[in-house]
Amino acid sequence: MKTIFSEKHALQSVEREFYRGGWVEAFEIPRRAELVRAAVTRAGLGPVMAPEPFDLGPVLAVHDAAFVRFLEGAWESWTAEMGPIPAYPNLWPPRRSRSIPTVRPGAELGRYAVDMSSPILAGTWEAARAAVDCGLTGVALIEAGEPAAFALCRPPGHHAGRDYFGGYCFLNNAAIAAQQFRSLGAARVAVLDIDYHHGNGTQDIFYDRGDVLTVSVHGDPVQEYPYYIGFADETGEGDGEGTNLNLPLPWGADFAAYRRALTEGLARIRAFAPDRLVVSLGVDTFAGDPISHFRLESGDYPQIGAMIAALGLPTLFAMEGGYAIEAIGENVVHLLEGFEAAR
Ligand code: OKP
Ligand code: ZN
Repeated sequence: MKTIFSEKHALQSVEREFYRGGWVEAFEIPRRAELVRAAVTRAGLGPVMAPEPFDLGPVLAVHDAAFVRFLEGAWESWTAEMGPIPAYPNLWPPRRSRSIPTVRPGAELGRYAVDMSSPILAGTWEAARAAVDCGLTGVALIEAGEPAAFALCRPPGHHAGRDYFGGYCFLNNAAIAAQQFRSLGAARVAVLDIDYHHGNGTQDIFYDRGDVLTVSVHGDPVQEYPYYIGFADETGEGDGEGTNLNLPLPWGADFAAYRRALTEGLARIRAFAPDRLVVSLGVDTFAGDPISHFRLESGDYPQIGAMIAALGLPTLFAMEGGYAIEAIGENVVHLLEGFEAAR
C-alpha cells in the first residue's frame, strides 16, 4: 500500500515536555515519523509519497471555525505579546465562566487547550495542516480505487475535539478523513482506534451521529490519560446512540486480552456494515512503550493487521502514537504487512 508522508511534520518539535512536575525528554518527537518512514521503505511496503494540499473545507467540516481561526493565528498573537517562545497554557477557564472573547493570548490558549502536552510553535499550524493533508490524500487514493492507504500523520490527532487540542494533537486527522469519506459519498464510516490511549476527540466529534461508528480499545481511563472519558458506558447519544463502543483494558493487558477486546470491536464494525474504515493506528500498546502499560509484542502486530483485513473494507490507516523509538517502525510495518498479507 502507499504511504503518505510530509516532511513538514518536523516543524512540530520540542526537546522537552512537562511530566510529573518537571521537564523530561519529550516522547512525541520528529524521529518517530522518520523511523516509521524508514521502516516502510526498508520493508518495501510500497511507495512513499507527499500529500496533496487541501483547503480548509474538510477541516471546518469537523472543527469549530473559531477554534480553527485561533490555531491558525495562535503563534502570531502569542509572540506579539510574549516574544518567540513556545506557547504553553498555564490556566484554564473555571466551570460556569462565559465564553466571552479574550484578548490576552494566554487566556485564549487556556480556552482551547486541555493539557500542557501540545505547545504551539512557529510551525505548528503548518505541521498540523500537513498531517491532515496526509489523511485526506489517503482518502482520495482510496476513492480512486486503492484498497488501503497509510497516512503517516504527525502530529497525531485523536485527542483533538471539535474545539479543543491536547495530548500532542491539534487537528483530528482521522476524524477529518472519516468525514471526508462521508462527504464524498460513503453512507456509513467506521473509525477503529487501536492507539493505547482512548480516542476522546474522535468519540466526541461523532458522539451524536449515527452515520459514523467509533470503536476504541484502550487503557482504562480510571488509570490512564485522558482520565475523564473513554469508559465502557459511553455509547453515544441522540442519533448516535449505540454507535460508540469503548473497550477499556487494565494496565498489564496482554495480547490474549487485547485480542478478545479487538474481536468484540471488529464484530461491532461488521454489524454496522460501513462502506469505509479509518484506523487510528497507535503502537503504544507495545510492551516496551515508555508511557503506556499494555504488553503487546512486535510479533502480535501482524495478527492485528490480519484481523482488520478480515473486515474486507477499504481502509485508511492514520498514524497516532507509539513512543518506543527502537521498535516503532517495526511494529507499524508488521501491522500493515499483516493487513496486506490477509487482504
Ligand atoms: C497521545 B497519543 C506522558 C503522560 C501522558 C499525554 C499522552 C498523550 C498520548 N507524558 N501525556 O494517544 O499516543
Ligand atoms: Zn496513544
